[in-house]
Amino acid sequence: MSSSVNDQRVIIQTDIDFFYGQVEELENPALKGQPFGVQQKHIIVTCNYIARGKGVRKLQLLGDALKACPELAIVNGEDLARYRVASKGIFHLVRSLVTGQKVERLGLDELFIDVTDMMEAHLTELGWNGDPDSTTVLDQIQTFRIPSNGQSFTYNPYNWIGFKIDNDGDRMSQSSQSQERLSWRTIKYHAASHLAAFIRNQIKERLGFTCSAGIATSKIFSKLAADIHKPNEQTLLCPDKYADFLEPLHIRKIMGIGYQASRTLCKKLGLMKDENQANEEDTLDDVDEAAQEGEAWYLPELTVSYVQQHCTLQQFLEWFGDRHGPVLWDLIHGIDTAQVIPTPLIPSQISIEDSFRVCKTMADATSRLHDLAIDFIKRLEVELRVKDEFVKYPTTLRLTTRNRGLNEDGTWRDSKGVRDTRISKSSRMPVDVFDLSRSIAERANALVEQSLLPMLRHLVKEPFALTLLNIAAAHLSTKRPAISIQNLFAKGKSALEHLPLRPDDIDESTWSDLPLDIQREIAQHHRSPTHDHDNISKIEETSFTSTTINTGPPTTTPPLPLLKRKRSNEEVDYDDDTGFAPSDYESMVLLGDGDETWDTCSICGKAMFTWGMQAHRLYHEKEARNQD
Ligand code: DCP
Ligand code: MG
Ligand code: MG
Repeated sequence: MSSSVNDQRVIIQTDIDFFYGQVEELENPALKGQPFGVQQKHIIVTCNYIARGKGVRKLQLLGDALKACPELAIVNGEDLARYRVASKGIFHLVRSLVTGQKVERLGLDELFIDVTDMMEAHLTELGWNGDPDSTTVLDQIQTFRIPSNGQSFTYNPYNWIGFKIDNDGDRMSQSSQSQERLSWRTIKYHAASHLAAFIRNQIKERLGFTCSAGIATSKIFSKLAADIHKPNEQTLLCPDKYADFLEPLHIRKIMGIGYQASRTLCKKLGLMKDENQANEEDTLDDVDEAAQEGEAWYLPELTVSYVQQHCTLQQFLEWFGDRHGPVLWDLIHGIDTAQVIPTPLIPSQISIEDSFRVCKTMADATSRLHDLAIDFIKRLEVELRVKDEFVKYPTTLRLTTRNRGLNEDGTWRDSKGVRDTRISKSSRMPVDVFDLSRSIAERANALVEQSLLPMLRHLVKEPFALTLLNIAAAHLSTKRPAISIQNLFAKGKSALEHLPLRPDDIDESTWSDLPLDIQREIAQHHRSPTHDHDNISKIEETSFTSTTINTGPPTTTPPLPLLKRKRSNEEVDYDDDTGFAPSDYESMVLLGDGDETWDTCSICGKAMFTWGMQAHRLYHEKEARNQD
């Protein structure tokens, strides 16, 4: 735990209390004072604290929630647009409060704020010589000035706000008259707790939301701290208590250890049960995933200390690879050197996604695309529209699907344990999407009929078994695209340029962030084997689109998981049906959800994502046939 103790950073994490619920309450104050939950599909995604007091939990099946609290009022939370607007407002406000400091969005309701520089500048103003262990005596009233915006507040450096966990336990701040010597380190964290309180007050006063906050030296501990006292509280977690604090926690509490990583640990440690052995308490908080996989594990046993005691670094390297292994190992030992990466005000790409058990017909897919397209356009407006105009225009439209496919005998492939292949097709973004004179429904309709459906038909032919649809917008430009949906498809080849194909060893999001001309240049110099064998599965190139099949990077080492950390840093690239980057809540931050485990090819020894293995095998088969 030494590197955490030596970490001199000050990171504040904020998490809005029952976020969707507060958005609903602000819109309909009649909800206040009664237990209510927000429903998406068959799940109560969140509920207010009155409902929690009656036994309702977040991410609980609707039926179970009603069993726990029959008088639970239900609010439909399928439309994420209002939550996104609120999220953006909170982000903008906090950014303006701490101008010049790094602010990173995580999911819709969390922020990491690295205020180290601001705190050190303040301490220097108070006479600090730069040594955190030196001590001083200060007046009980100090003024904290935020130089960049002229705001200030007064505080008592002998006191902290909210709770503080150190060697004296977990206790609330009390008024103190003490004039003893304080270390500058203590002053720094006390002052940071006052700054956190100032930020929380501003969010409440200006936007109406209560939130919890955690203050610590790293992202992981600030997030864990914020979670200790909820709602509407804050906790300062001191480094000398990190080890004690971490050990009893469930492994899933560790940001970066998600569904797949904890599943791997359970399997390796022999804690996995099958459907028949599992009881209700054993199932993970991820009801969707657990139900889909039909499996469960011993929740109570999988604590950080259990893993610390029963695993070795060598095993972590074997199970998670040379790159993931050490990072996960560090995390379970409280070491997190990950930086707060500022989230830009305007995202570099936007995508929305719906995953489902199965979709087998074009009619069903069309209806799902319609719903998704409406959400997609609303989302473009939330992120890119200021008043009556768009400030940025994504120039590329991408549709991604995941197809379960058929077994050789014609039966549907079992979803259990199967990691399916994602395939995508890109085209240029039709300008009609930005036509604010037309309703969202009209634009969505046109987008589906004239862009997305033709793309989908290129991607899959019936019979199929889709489990995911994702629509993405990339390559943002300040210029409005010139091509309408109609022209895009009517003029065919002559009106359109080929979109370059992504080389296998470039990660999809890195690729889509590159300007088109750079992509072309790279693609020209980089004809990968996958792209040369155009009969591999679904690789196609048409006059108007390009298709990419994710076979994973053809490198000899596993793909770099840390790159996936960008999901939490990434410009609001919330990626699933809830509006959340799965990374944030499941596992993609470090280990990825199922799509980010990897295998080694038994033929060529290349390491690649598991979901790419099937296509990769086809490549070898084709290669072998060619040689024959
Ligand atoms: N959410 C979701 N699906 C998930 C996780 C979260 O739809 N798998 C949504 C609902 C929440 C919001 O995201 O309102 C924020 O998630 P939190 O985990 O922070 O939960 P809440 O803010 O609702 O409650 P808390 O007071 O515990 O923070
Ligand atoms: Mg929250
Ligand atoms: Mg949250």
